[in-house]
Amino acid sequence: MSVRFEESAPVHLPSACPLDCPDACSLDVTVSDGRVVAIGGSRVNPLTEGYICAKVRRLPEHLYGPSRLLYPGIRTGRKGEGAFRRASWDEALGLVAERLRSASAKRGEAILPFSYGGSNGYLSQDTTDARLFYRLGASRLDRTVCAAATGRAAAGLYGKMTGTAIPDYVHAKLIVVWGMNPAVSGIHLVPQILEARRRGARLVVVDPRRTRLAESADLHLPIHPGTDLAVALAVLNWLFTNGCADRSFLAEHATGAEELERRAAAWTPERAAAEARVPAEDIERLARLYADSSPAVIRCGWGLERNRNGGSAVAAVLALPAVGGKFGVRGGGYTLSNSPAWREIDGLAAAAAQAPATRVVNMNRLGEALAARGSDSVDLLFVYNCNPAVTMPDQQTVWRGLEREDLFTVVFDPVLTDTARYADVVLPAASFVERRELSRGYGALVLQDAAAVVAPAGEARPNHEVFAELCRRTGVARADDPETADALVDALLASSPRAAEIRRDLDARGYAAPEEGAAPVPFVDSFPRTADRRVHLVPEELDRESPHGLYHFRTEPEAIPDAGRFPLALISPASDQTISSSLGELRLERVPLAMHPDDAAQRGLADDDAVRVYNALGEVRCRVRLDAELRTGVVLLPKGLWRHNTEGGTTATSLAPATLTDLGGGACFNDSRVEVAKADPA
Ligand SMILES: Nc1nc2c(c(=O)[nH]1)N[C@H]1C(S)=C(S)[C@@H](COP(=O)(O)OP(=O)(O)OC[C@H]3O[C@@H](n4cnc5c(=O)[nH]c(N)nc54)[C@H](O)[C@@H]3O)O[C@H]1N2
Ligand SMILES: Nc1nc2c(c(=O)[nH]1)N[C@H]1C(S)=C(S)[C@@H](COP(=O)(O)OP(=O)(O)OC[C@H]3O[C@@H](n4cnc5c(=O)[nH]c(N)nc54)[C@H](O)[C@@H]3O)O[C@H]1N2
Ligand SMILES: [Mo]
Repeated sequence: MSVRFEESAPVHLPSACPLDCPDACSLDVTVSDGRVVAIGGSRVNPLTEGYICAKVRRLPEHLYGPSRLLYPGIRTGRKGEGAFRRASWDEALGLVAERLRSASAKRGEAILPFSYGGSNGYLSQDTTDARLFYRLGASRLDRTVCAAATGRAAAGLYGKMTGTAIPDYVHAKLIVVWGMNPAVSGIHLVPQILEARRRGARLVVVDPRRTRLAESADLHLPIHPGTDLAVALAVLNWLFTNGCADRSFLAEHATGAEELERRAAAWTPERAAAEARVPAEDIERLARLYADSSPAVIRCGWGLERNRNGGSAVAAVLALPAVGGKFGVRGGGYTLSNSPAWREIDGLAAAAAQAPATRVVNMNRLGEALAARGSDSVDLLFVYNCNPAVTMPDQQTVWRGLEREDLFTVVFDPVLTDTARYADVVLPAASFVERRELSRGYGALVLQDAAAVVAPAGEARPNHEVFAELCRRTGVARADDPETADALVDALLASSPRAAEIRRDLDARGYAAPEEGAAPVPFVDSFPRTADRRVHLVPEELDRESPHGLYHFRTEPEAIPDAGRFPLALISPASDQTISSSLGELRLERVPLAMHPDDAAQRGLADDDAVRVYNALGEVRCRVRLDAELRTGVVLLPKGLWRHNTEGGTTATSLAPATLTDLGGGACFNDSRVEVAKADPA
C-alpha cells in the first residue's frame, strides 16, 4: 500500500472507562491521525475480557459528532434554546470567575455546584472542583440521585464492607440477582453467571420485568415495584422460624438479630405475596433455595432503592447473608457497590479541599432549590458531570428554575446537553480519552491510571484544569495546590499508605487491587467497617432516620397527589444505549413507553398508538409498545432520555416525584404512578 497509509497507520493505546458503570472496563483505543477511530475492550482489567458495551464503542461519534462542544460559548438566545456565540476561554472564564467572586463575597451559599455521574474519575470530581467551591463557601451538594439509600443501608449494616468479587460468582451454587439488570447495566457479570450455572448454580431474579436473565432463571419473582422490603422480610422470617438462621454466626458477628427477628415476624409469605403481587409459594421457594444453597451470593442492584421503602428494602436484602450464614466461603455473601474498597484514597485531602460548614442541598430537590428566593436563593448554578434538565426528579420544576432570568448558569460538558441549552456560559470539557484519569470501579475491584490517548477536540479542557484556573482567577488558589494531572495523581496516590505498592502494580500490570485484594472473601479477608467489626442488623442511626423506623413497610407512595387516579407504576431503568443520559446525543429516535398487552387492552390501546402518560406532576407524549416482558400494572420508559426522544420533550423524570427514600434522602423514580391514554389526534 501507499506511503500515505503508513503515515496514518493506526496505533493501539490503552485507556480505561471511568463512566458511571460498575465494570470499569480497560480499553484498547485505536488512534489514527490524532483521532480516536475505534474503541474496544482489553484484558488489562481481567473482568473486561477483551470486550465492552456497544454504547461506548460509539465513543468516536461522541467525540467528533455535531453535538460536541468545541469552544466556550456565551448565551445569545432564550434560556433553553441553546444559542451561543463563540467566546475565548479567557473571556468565558473571566466572566465566570467574576460572578463566582462577587457571589462568594456577598453570600457564598448562593452558589450551587451541581455534579453527579459523568465520570468516576478522581481527577474529575471531588478534587479540584471541591477545592474551588469549598474555598468560595458555596452551598454543598448532597449527591443523592443514585445510591443514596443503598449507601446508607450498606453503611449502617456493614460500614460499607467490600463485597463479593464478581469473578468469584463462578463458585456460587445460588445467585440471586435482586433489582439489577446486568445484561444492560454491568455486562461483565453475565458470563460469570453463565459459567456458574454451567457448574450447577441456580439463579433467582427479583425484578418486575421478565428480563432475558429472568426468563432463563430457575425462579423469577416479578414483584410490584417498591415491595422488595415485604419479600425480604418474609424470607428473613422464614429463615428464623424454620431453624435456618445461623445462630452461631449471628452470636459471634452480629448485633440486633433478635430485634430483626421481631420486626420480620409478621411477614408471612402470604402477607408479602399480597403486597408484591406474586405467589406466596414462590417467596417460600426463594427462602428454601437460599437456606439450602452454599455458596449463595446476592447481587443487589439499584432498582430496589428507588422508592419510598428503598433504604429498608436494601437493608433487609443485605441482612439475608448474615441471617442465612452465607459469609466466609468463596462465592458467598453479597455485592452492592464496591467503590468503598478504595476509601484509602482521599481525593479531598489530596486536593487540599476542606468542607466549609455551609448549607447542604439535596440534589433531588433541585427544582425546589432553584425556586427559593431571598436568603435561600441560588443565584449561580455550576453544572458539570451532570445533565439535570433530564436526570433529576420533578422535571418541570427544574426547568422552571433553569429558565429564571436572574439565575446565572454555567454548564461544563463535552457535549451540548439539554441542560447546556439553559446555560449563560457553556464550557467544553475534555472527554476521558483526551486527558489523564485515575479511576476505580464500583463493581470490578480495580484502580486504573489512564494517560490521554488524543488531544482534546477543539478547545475542550479537562475538569481539573478548568477548576484550577478558576481557583486562580477567584483568588482562592494556594501555592502548594496540586494542579496538573500528574501532580494530582501523585497526591491522590500519596493519600494512601500503600502508595508505592499501588504505583508499582499500576506500572507493572495496568491496574491495582484494593488493600483487601482482588477477590476478598467476606468475613475471611474483608470485614464490616463498623466500629466493632460486626454486622448491625438494626442499626440505631438508621432506625432513627427512617420516618417510621427501619423495616417499616409503606404500601403506597405518599408522593403523588390523587394517587388513586394513577394506577400504573412507571419504572425507568437503565437502557443499553446510554449511561444515564450520557451518549444520549447519539440516540436520536423517539422512544416508546413499554406496557403489558392486558393493560393496553383495558385502555383500548394498540401497539404504536400515540399516548399521553400523565399524573398530577406532568405528562409525557410518546408511542406505546406492547411488551409482555412487563408485568401488568407496570409501565416502563427508560431513564436518561433527552428531549428529542419524546413528542413533547418531557421525559420520565417529569412524572417522578421529588419525594425522598426512607434512608439517605434518595430519589424515588420508581414511585412514579401514572395513567396512560390515547393522545388526541394532533
Ligand atoms: N447500559 C447502561 N449501564 C448502566 C447505566 C445505564 O444507564 N445504562 N447506568 C449506570 C448507573 S448510573 C447505575 S446506578 C446502574 C444501575 O443498574 P441497575 O442496578 O441494573 O439499576 P436499574 O437499571 O435502575 O434497575 C435494575 C432493574 O431493577 C428493576 N426494578 C425496578 N423497580 C424495581 C423494584 O422496585 N424492585 C426490584 N427488585 N427491581 C426493580 C428494573 O426493572 C431493572 O431491570 O447501572 C449503571 N450502568
Ligand atoms: N427517570 C429516571 N431518571 C434517573 C434515574 C432513574 O432511575 N429514573 N436514575 C438516575 C441515576 S441512577 C443516575 S446515576 C443519574 C445520573 O444523572 P447525571 O449525573 O445527570 O448523569 P448523566 O446523565 O450520565 O450525565 C453526565 C454528564 O456528564 C458529562 N461528562 C462526562 N464526562 C465528563 C467530564 O469529564 N467532564 C465534564 N465536565 N462532564 C463530563 C456527560 O457528557 C453528561 O452530559 O440519573 C438519574 N436519573
Ligand atoms: Mo446511578
